[in-house]
Amino acid sequence: IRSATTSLTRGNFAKISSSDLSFFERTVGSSYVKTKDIDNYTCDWTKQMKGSSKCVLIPSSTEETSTILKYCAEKRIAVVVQAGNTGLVGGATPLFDEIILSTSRINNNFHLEESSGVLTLDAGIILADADYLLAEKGFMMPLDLGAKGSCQIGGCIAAGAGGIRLLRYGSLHSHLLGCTLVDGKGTIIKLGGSLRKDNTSLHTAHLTIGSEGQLGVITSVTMGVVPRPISILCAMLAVSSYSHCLRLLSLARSKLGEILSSFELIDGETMKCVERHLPIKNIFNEPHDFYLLIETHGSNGDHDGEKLNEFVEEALGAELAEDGVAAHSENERTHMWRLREESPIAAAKDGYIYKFDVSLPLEHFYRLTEETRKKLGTRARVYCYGHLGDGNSHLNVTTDGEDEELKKELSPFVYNWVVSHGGSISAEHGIGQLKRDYRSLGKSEEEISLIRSLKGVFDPHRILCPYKMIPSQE
Ligand code: 2HG
Ligand code: ZN
Repeated sequence: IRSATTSLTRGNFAKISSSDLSFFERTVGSSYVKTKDIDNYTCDWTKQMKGSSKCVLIPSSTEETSTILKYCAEKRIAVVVQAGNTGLVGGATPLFDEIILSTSRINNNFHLEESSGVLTLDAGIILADADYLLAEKGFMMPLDLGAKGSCQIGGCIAAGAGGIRLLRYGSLHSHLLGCTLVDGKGTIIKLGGSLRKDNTSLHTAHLTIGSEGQLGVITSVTMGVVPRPISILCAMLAVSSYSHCLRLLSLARSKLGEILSSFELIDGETMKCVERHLPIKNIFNEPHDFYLLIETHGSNGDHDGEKLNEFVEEALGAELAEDGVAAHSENERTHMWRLREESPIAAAKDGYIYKFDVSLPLEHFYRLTEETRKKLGTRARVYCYGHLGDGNSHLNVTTDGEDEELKKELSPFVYNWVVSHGGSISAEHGIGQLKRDYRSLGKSEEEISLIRSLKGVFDPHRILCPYKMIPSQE
């Protein structure tokens, strides 16, 4: 195991001393300064990136976080912020010996204002737990993603997570109203507020969306949540060509309108990979080139069912889909979603993995997969799944063992292809350490310089999450 970016040298940060450790122990309690058995923190989900941090600090509050960061700023100790450690670009993984500051224990406060649907919660609360608590009150987190059982809400904001319902409910920018941030000097700043509408100044809370810990540690989040849908329905279509997938997306938009919540794609190779590595069966008996998973959220099961059936019938009647199945039970719906949500797990089991998460104009969405297959031939296996409704493709390439040559060729090929076709090199996973060498692609000098200046305001000593998304001053 080694870090994704090998050519970097350690920054001019202080090394941790025993007096630093004593200070941290006095601040958070000795059980929450971990120096042993910390592999779960120093290594990322893909197990491809690993740092050699000497300690993990697990504060329980905004105030403790502030005390730690004030101290680290003064001593010039580098810190990497980590939430659920489910990220896919190594943003929360140290590269050298950065201290790891985990937000896992900042998870006590949860307050829902029922009349307005505004929720204030501690950043360390796990997404699925928040959703569970909301369900009791008839509300739902607008955000849902495969990592929901481990990812934390603060981490979701910092990662700018997208997920499987963005099509319906919009991005985090539509939901985040305010947050508490402890910046790189240890200052506690309340950004934004708790009103649905507040147009009095710059929307500073939004700066934290996708900030990857560069500006500070998010310790509390205030966001709008949505009414829990009364009816959730799901269907899967088997499709023979990508152009038919696109026509089905248009048909779904017009037939299902506002109840359309997810429109996900799994390509034929991915489905075979899922069946090869996981105990989940394709719901269609015959293999197909593409599968679409469509979910609706609405308030009337009969109406929604009628609409969904009409859509599936028209898709079959017009021969846009080769086959179609609607889920008739919660078990069937879970089965369909497992095929999609466990695609990343199956791909990870398939060999050494090279992961991509890109946005593309829909006309080019699948061409990237085809071109990558053509380029790599028998050297690698290429999988594509993703959020077609959002133009977000998860291209995953695997080889039997790590292939240095392929690694050197593949990222520049994919990223240049994406940018030259009007796309983005990161749709929802961020930059982290995996994409740091490509972070300026598609960005103007002026924007990069503005981002650098903002970093300097929040974290003048540049102790937070070094070597990653934001280029240093030098
Ligand atoms: C998903 O949509 C996640 O399943 C992970 O964003 C994607 O691992 C991936 O390729
Ligand atoms: Zn995704």
